[in-house]
Amino acid sequence: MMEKFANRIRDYYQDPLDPLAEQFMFRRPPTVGELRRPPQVLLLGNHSSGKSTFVNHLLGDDVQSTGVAPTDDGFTIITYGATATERDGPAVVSNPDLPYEGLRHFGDHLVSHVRLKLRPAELLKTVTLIDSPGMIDAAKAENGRGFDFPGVVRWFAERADLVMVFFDPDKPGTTGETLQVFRESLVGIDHKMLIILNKVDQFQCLHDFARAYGALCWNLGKVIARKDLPMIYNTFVPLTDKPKSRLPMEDFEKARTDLIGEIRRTPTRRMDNQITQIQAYAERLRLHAMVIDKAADKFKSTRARWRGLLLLLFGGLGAAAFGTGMVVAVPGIALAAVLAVSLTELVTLPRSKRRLISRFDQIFEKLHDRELLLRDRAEDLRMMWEEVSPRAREIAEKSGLESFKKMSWHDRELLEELTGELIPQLRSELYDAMRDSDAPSPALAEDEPAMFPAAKPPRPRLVEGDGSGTPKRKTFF
Ligand SMILES: Nc1nc2c(ncn2[C@@H]2O[C@H](COP(=O)(O)OP(=O)(O)O)[C@@H](O)[C@H]2O)c(=O)[nH]1
Ligand SMILES: [Mg+2]
Repeated sequence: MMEKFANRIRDYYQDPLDPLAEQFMFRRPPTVGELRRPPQVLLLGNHSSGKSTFVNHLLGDDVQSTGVAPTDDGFTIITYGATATERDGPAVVSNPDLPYEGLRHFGDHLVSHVRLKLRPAELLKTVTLIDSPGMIDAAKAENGRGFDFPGVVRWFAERADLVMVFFDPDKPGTTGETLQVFRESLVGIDHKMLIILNKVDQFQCLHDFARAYGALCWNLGKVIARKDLPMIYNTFVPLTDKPKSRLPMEDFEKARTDLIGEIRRTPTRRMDNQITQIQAYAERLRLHAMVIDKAADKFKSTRARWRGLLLLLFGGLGAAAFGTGMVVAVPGIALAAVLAVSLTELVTLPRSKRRLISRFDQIFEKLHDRELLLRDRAEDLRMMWEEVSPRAREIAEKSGLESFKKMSWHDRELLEELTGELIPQLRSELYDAMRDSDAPSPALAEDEPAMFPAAKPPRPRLVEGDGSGTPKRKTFF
């Protein structure tokens, strides 16, 4: 089922989005490789918050080593393989069949801290897990680690479909690096982020739990720029060697079931994210292309008018000179024509081009005057235009308005149809398909919050995008 949706998304990128992006020099759409990468879940959190224990619990196998001391200082990509094998960073980042070549750019030191583990676990057939080194107290992580930790986290987070951030009772969000990662690496991806207060079985009384939960909310409030706090999953992994808590654990157990449900839903979530991504891309491309196209059109007609006028003027003068027998005047007229044409090409037309580019905002307003009457839509449109307009101007200035081939009527219609009908329809088909297959839809998943929602469960909201710069767009995550 997912393959069918993935193919349609790929087809829309191939025609008309990719050719139009090329025609109007818009950023390129995601590559086929990027579109085909497996759904990924990134696990973040301070060291000893229980990430690796959670991975082992999920897979029912001791894949990762665990312990109170910082046992792991690297990123481990855990994916499906019929037999259990492992590969080192250099082999991982230089394999074109794996989507991790981009990590090379963070340097050899990071590469030596990447590992790939292949395991025959059922869950890994549909989801790849990425375990990360625990965050530490040093605010300037780069000094401590030898690579750009927030940058690498950002790289993985942008490509993940779910980012789980673990906290534990000892450090509910207070390490310097955690705060730095929230500020630098997780900005704009809160639509796919799950917050977990883990190891709650360590609490022996409600008072301790309330204090840790409160401290976590307090700390998150400082680094997550949104009005309501995200939902927090309060949970634990049952371990035989740990003392039992005196608190009732049922709700915490339910939160773990919910969390695992979210992880299992990653492939669907991924498809929903990809639909959001293509919709955002197509809408921005539409704004960019239509404004440039309109300005180029105006510029070309101004140029044609000037050229026509000069041709008429000097052609007429020349003809009159011949007609009246004043042939001696012809060289003078030709010289004046050359001067006038040069003046137009060198001064008048460039000025008209600059004026048109400086009036991009008005062109945008005029092109969308109907849509801008709708208040909700106007807000979205203006926000998107603000995002794409600097680049549109830069491109128009650099390559000149005359270089753009006119957008065909067919392409314009197709682009309108894609953003207005086809992509929204794809999303509703996805939800229908999920309903038919009895898998809870992402929208429905909101109705089953784990315990102690901090405020409201997440609502569809404006978010920023992932990877290919997917920007603010309404989504269910
Ligand atoms: N009580 C309790 N201990 C846990 C839980 N999860 C992990 N631990 C313990 O916490 C320590 C650190 O766990 P680990 O998974 O290595 O943390 P990581 O650094 O985040 O990967 C280990 O000793 C685990 O046994 C939990 O849910 N409850
Ligand atoms: Mg670990």
